[in-house]
Amino acid sequence: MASSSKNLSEYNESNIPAADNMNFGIVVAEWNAEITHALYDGCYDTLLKHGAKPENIHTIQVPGSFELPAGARILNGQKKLDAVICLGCVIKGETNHNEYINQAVASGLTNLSIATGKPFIFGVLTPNNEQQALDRAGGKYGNKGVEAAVTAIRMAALKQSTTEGTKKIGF
Ligand code: RBF
Repeated sequence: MASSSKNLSEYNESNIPAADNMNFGIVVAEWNAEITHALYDGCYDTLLKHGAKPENIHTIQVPGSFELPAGARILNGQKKLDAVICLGCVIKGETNHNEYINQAVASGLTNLSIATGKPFIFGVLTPNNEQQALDRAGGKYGNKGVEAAVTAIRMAALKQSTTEGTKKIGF
């Protein structure tokens, strides 16, 4: 498993595009708030570190991870955003609820990305227990909120670069 040998939140900061002209939405699930708020802190700080302005980062909370795609769509309809980051934590229990929630969130965010041509970032932990979640929310395997922010910046920059290319054609 990759994360057993590497802290994936360690990345080369010089390779990340500047985010000073970008607008972000962050949608945070309230379930397992100790985890999701730690993901949020890592995500928010990383956006700032790469130049995003606090007034250009718009955050909302939704009850649970299942509500992340709907919350992301609502936020995207209210604000002009370059990327929307969705943060949640679905811990496996005795039943299969986690599989239904995780699949729904993954499909929902994929559909939003395809339909809008805009990055909707999957920042949802899917651990077997709370310790695995803590390990990935600022613990020994880094903070997946940091990685979600980096992915959002990279995808927003990709979108901006291709959009600029389209404009030059002059239609
Ligand atoms: N939401 C989460 O974000 N993380 C969870 O671990 C989680 N566990 C749930 C377990 C069960 C049995 C149910 C019914 C819901 C759970 N939810 C969880 C809430 C879910 O994402 C959603 O908010 C509710 O199902 C309402 O649509």
